[in-house]
Amino acid sequence: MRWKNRPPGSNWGDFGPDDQRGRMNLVTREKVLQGIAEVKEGIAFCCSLPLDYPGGQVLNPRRAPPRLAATSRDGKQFFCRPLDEFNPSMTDVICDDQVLMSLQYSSQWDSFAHVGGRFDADGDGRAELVFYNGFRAGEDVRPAAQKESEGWDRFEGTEAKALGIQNLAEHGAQGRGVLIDLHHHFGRKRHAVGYEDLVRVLKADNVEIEKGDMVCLYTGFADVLLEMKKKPDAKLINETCTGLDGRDPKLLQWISDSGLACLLADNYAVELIAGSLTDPLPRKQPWLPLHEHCLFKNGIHLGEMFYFSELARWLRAHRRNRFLFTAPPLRLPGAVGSPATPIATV
Ligand code: UVW
Repeated sequence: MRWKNRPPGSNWGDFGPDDQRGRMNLVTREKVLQGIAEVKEGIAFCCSLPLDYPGGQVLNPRRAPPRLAATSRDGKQFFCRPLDEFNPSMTDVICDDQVLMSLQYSSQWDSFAHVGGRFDADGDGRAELVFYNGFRAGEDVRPAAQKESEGWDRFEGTEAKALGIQNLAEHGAQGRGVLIDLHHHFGRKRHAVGYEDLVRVLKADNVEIEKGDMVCLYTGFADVLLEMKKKPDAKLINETCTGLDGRDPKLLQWISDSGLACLLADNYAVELIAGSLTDPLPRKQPWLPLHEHCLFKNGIHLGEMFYFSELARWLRAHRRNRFLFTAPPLRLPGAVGSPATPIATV
């Protein structure tokens, strides 16, 4: 065992001492079949933003938009390159590209290596930096060895040796999706949705969440981003749309009890983030309590800035809320997050 104490309200060890899949373990063959049983019309919805949205670095200053470039050979770009340059009998023309992007820039999954906590897992009286199931910062989730470079490669070489996003890809991120339409009830009002709000919405819309469901929240935030056409207004994005209230203990308990397998939203962080990184807090506590509850304590992947608008409209028009959801991240070993291009099929 890599821990003696587990954090209060956590499920560490429940899926095995070395588990790295968390509540996705509840997405069983039966859950995939339940998802497939929701396919009645053969209509597929793209649930990703264009991956060059939100635009700029206003939403998160450390995450840069994608930069596309050509690969090269012999000092020349391999883009619209006719192969007769190499061999006069060849008729092909080839384009090859590469991208530099923050993996959590746009529609994206968080792995359990994204947010850990300072917690005394080994019971020696001193809190250490740990992640889900007691995996350690520095050993299992490794920062880069610093280099002299001033370029982006200065911190090249990070590695989530445990808990990387490939674990979600390897499980197969497919199952029964259930949409909760917060936008219908709150519009674009900035509001932290707590347990009482959520129960009211579920009841009003006849939504039932069952063990192993992939739960998606539609808030309208992705629509706001699209309307800003890659020039996000800092004031507006901090004043619009709903997110979950990570400081409501009843809501966190509901997440634990519901058995949901993963939690996704079309907003920035699933939860509504109160204040900035440097704002004082009244006592030692997590800045992102829902991230702590889901990623660190309970092995629940979070999906952020997905795009559910058209799906939500269609589901409401057809009095449905369930669908087959297929949302694999990149199978990129050691990565902490991943862009996603998910599909909902109804
Ligand atoms: C943050 O750091 C705010 O992370 P996320 O994108 O998961 O909300």
